[in-house]
Amino acid sequence: MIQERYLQAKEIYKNIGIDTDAALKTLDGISISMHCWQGDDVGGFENAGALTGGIQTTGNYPGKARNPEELMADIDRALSLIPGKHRLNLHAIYAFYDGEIVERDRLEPKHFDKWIEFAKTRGLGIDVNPTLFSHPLAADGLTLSHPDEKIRRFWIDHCKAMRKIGAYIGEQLGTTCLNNIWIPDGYKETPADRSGPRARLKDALDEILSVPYEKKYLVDSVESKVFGIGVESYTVGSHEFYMNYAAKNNVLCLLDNGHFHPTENVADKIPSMLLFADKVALHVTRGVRWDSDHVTSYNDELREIAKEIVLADPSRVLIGLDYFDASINRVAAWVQGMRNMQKALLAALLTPHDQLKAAQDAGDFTAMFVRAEEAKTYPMGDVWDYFCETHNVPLREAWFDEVRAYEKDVLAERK
Ligand code: RNT
Ligand code: ZN
Repeated sequence: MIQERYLQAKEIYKNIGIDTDAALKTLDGISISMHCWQGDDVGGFENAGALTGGIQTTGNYPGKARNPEELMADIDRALSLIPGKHRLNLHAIYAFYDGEIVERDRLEPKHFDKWIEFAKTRGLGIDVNPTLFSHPLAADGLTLSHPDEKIRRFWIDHCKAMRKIGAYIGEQLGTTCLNNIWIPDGYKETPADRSGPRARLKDALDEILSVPYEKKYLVDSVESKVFGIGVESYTVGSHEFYMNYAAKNNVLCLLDNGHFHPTENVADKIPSMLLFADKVALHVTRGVRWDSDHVTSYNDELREIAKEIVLADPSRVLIGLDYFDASINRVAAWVQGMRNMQKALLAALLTPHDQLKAAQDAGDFTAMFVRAEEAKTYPMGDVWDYFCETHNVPLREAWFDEVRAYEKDVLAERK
């Protein structure tokens, strides 16, 4: 049945010049970095206390992972319902401390050995992020740009430690680890000095990145932001700051689509960045009115981002998800968000871009519009179902039955 429907869809797509087998092969090769922090509302294992840094989870859906074992079990459950081979995105606060908490500037590769083992046995890659929030030394919202040298030192050393860990992970797993630096630094009030904090951030990054690692094991990215809660008037790590920093220092820019003004479109930024850089990294999220970090939905914004990834060449875009919804089942949030990202990529792979581009270049905007609109209701669902079936994951909403069962048997027991 699924196979038959796939074969019919294949014929239909052939009429507009699309090879569905090739599209599925490409989709199969795209790994998405699944963010561990959706599993426990960005809590981590450090007992750091409240989430700070101008980001917020809302909701208190029961069953949140309380320790590494539970988080790993939940990740396993999620991954079993998502087709393809992916990556795991870890934050520093998810280190394995084995009893004694290690300060963040003292973290070592060994604190991630259990994650490496976890990833190895499942064929996953790993990406890392230093955690520059939810910590007493970030209590005033400043880290790498802090005027106090001692505080800056702590965070510089933390970032250096995470780069060393990332390189070790990349080597162990044989797949390049992305180390992404995001800092919450900013001011609630209009600052008297906009330049000083940025100059300090620049120096801090220079020091952090001065330690060389083999590019095949570690690459670095810097993530900009327009504003955070409580720091509405000024963000040290703005887009212009990082875009220039990245270009001059040969590191990647990471674009989080929640981090721009709501009418700005990250899809539009991807091809511009890629004219000047080999690669760009993404945090894909769904901002509702602000950087709310709702679960990625299969909407226009996501489809346009996916379109640019596909048009650029998927190997040039490092895709990571970044959202933290605590108001719905967290495993479902992972699965639906990942599957939506994949569906958006598939939609892009099944779009007759050559025809559309030709129409654009010929100035035939009627044809460009009509063809793009008609392609939207082609039988992509049949191709997606076939992809799921050949990857042994449940079709359509059947995956949700399994999450419900897991909720009943496992999550509900976590009181
Ligand atoms: C915050 C940034 C950052 C975090 C994660 C937890 O606005 O998007 O990427 O969400 O590092
Ligand atoms: Zn982000």
